Amino acid sequence: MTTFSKIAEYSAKHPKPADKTFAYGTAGFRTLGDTLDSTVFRVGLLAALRSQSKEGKTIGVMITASHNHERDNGVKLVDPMGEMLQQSWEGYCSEIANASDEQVADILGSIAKAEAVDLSVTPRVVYARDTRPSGPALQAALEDGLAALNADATNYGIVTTPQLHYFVRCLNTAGTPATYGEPSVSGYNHKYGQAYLRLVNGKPHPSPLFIDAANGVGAPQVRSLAAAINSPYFNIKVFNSDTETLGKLNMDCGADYVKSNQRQPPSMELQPDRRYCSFDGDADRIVYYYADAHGAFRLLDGDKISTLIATYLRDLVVTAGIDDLQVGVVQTAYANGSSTSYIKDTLQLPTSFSKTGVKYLHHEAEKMNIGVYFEANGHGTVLFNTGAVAKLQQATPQSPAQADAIERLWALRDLINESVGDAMSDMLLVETILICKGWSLSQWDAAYSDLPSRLLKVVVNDRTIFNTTNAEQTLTSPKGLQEHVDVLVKKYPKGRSFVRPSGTEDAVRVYAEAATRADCDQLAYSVAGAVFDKAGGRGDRPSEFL
Ligand code: G16
Repeated sequence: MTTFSKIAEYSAKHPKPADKTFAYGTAGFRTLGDTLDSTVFRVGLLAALRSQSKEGKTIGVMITASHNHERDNGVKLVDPMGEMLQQSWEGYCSEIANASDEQVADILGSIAKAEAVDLSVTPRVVYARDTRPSGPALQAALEDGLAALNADATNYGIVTTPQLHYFVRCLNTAGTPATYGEPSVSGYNHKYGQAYLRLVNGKPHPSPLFIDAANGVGAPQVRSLAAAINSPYFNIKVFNSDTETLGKLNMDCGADYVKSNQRQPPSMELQPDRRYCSFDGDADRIVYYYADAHGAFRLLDGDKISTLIATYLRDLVVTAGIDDLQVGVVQTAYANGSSTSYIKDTLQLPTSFSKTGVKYLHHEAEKMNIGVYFEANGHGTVLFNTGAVAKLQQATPQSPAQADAIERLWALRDLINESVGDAMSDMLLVETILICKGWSLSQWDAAYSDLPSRLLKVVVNDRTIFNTTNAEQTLTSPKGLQEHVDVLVKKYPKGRSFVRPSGTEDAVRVYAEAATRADCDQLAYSVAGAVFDKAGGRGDRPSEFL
């Protein structure tokens, strides 16, 4: 029986900073690491309660700030199937994080009551962290929260965010028909490595893949994956793998740097005919890139990855002869307009749009038989819903080609981390498709041409004054700003731009695309300038191209 009697004593060791307000945002709590002690302690309490509310199923807690600067940190909860925390509990997270120290036990009690939680159930929680310097102290705070509620807690150490999601799903499906794998790093490597080899065996070996690991946890973990695969089919060279030196995590490297700056990390020399990819700091995002025949940088982002995967899956479904198995694609407003046209007009696949945040895309993708969801930033995965699984089970092959396609669809499902976007599993999936098609990165890139796009950040006094509608593509406040953006957009052929507050960084994001690079950059910087002028910009006015 859980009692709340120890909470006051533990809570006193983790006082809430009086001047701070915390919000469970796009990817959990995320802010300066040295302000998060009380929040992480309280997340420990809530994780235990969440487990009890799920009849003792294992809940995950990941301490990471992913793509953010090293000084930031964050924490998020993982639900029993390895998916993001159910949205109705996000409010509880923010409520308990902002309670006064004395109120914590009472608020936890009221949540337990509202959710009719059976406090006699033993809470089970697993947790992990990335390589950030603030990680160990925050982990200790979490452990206090778990101890205060006598949770059965297991520390998975330093692993990637998607690995923790995978462990949670494995633990909760063990011994059931939905069993997912062994809940360990070696189990992860075995599951994905074996599925990969099943799919590529007998095909020509690929050229080496140069991986920028953002100086984060992806570096040791991808090396461990390569050691487990131990095959010329996975020949990698890892760069930006320094997880020890302070200040290096995500600094001028990683998927976010490459996508935002549309260039390779300065630490990597781009050579023609080489293949490159970048992870972010906790290895849940991936983008590919290469140098074209003129030596120019070419990016293959989340949109290119999702169209590659969707095309391959669609073709397999057709070959398998399963008529009513629909492949669909979920995107956000950041998706390049060319990718959306390509999916609709050339691939003729259904698309749907959601707000930014993989948790939103995931739910949209669940509505499709096979839902491919990716954010342009390289964060995404593929889901096979129960309808798709049933159709695959019922499929009766009429030819060896059909049998092979069905077998490949099953193997692909084993290769995909369905719990969450995962750089390493996504990388193996992309490698599989390229090997099977015999494609170089430029052949992949040739499917369609991106419209020039640019993503900028504007720091403002108060980003909470920015509110949006229409899948975050239209501002409802500050007053008059959207009208101003509309006027600017109209000046540029194929122009599109939107403004939204970040849910992970203290900034407002500005996205723009247009028919030419010059137009796109002018549009992006004019909109960013308008945001800066009309909504309390701080620091330097964005002005690189004006
Ligand atoms: C997180 C989310 C992503 C989102 C990104 C940026 O990524 O998981 O879905 O696209 O933040 O969000 P925002 O624009 O609201 O700051 P990550 O890789 O940092 O966990």
